[in-house]
Amino acid sequence: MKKITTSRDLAINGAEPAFEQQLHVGRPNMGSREAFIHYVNDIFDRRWLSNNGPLVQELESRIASHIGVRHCVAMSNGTVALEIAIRALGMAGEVIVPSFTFIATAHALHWQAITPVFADIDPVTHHLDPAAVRRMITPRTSGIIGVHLWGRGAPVAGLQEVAEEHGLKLMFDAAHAFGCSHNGQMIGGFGACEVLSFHATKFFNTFEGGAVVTNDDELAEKMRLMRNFGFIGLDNVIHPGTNGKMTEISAAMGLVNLEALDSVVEANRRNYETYLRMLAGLPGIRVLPYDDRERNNYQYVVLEVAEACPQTRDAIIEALHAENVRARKYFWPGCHRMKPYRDLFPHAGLMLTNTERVANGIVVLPTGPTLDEVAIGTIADVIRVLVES
Ligand code: T4K
Repeated sequence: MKKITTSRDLAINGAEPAFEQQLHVGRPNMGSREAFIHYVNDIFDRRWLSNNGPLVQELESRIASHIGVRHCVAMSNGTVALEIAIRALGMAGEVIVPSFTFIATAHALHWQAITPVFADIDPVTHHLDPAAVRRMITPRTSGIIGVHLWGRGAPVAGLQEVAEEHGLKLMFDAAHAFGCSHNGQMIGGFGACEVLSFHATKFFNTFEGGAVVTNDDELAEKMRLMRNFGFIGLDNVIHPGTNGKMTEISAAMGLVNLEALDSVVEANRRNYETYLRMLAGLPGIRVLPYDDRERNNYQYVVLEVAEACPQTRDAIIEALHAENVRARKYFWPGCHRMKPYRDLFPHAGLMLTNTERVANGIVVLPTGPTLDEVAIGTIADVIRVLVES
């Protein structure tokens, strides 16, 4: 077996290695520097920096055609995109969401005085369980937000059925799922609309950014108004709104990164397969699988640590951090255990047993084009040595 050398290689006299030398979950995927600088020069020449500029429009049309939807409405980030979509759909009262997601899914509701009601997940897929959603419906429920966690498709048909049965709005948080498909159809076209995040740590980034994609002409028009204070023309405001606009510099980054998508998927897929191979056979440890019949971006390498594993999830995280591998516990402990929601629902855990079990056993590992087989070998060795010790 290979010797574990990460800290010894990187630390100088015991000092922590430079940030760039550590292995992080979330290192940005970046396209051509030269192409980006070219766009920046154009932006300087035009002196058009924001407010639906030409690069934003180009990015929107390229994303819409990449996914195969009628509309892409670019926004300043995924959270604002969620807030605008929720408001444009007229959600109110209570909305059912998973607790096993990034906090923004819940905050986007709470921020607008809508109560996020957490339903439990399927422990195998990590997605909202439609039967659990059904159990949480009350007379105040107005909608459901499914999350395509890790870029793997949520149970769209099951959630659609519940929504139709109860007259609820259905939308998806597709922050992880740009470039992914579900049952052979690109994610982005499901529900009333879907929300993408283009944050620096995502498969595809625009520094900060996001978008709502939809096939609904009226909804898209409403969201375009809402992201620009409700302005139509120079002096006329016809709708309540906010500032959700994407800048030209962000769009430039997006256009550059679109060109690099295939190479990022290739690197992520290679890394995922290397992890599968190198972590095979460890007791109680499983790399969450991607369905190869679908289009995947392979952006998250998710390790599940079951009770059968001789080491705890926290011990594995600790060992990795000690070797300067910044693995993460996404999305521990679940939104319902974060203060704003714990205050609202102190006993939510009783209904969220799968969520709690899954959240307590997850380790997300670094991936992306900056990682090579040697680095993955070192990460795998840290885990193997600990688990087999
Ligand atoms: N819905 C879901 C399901 C989401 O996952 C998210 C965002 C949203 C909605 C909301 O979308 P946005 O409003 O963010 O567009 C990160 C991101 O901030 C967040 O965007 C993302 N989900 C979440 C999963 O991860 P943190 O708090 O873990 O980020 P942070 O600062 O710890 O960064 C992670 C690692 O990435 C660091 O170890 C270092 C590395 N990194 C990060 C940045 C920003 C870099 O190397 N370079 C960088 O520029 O939340």
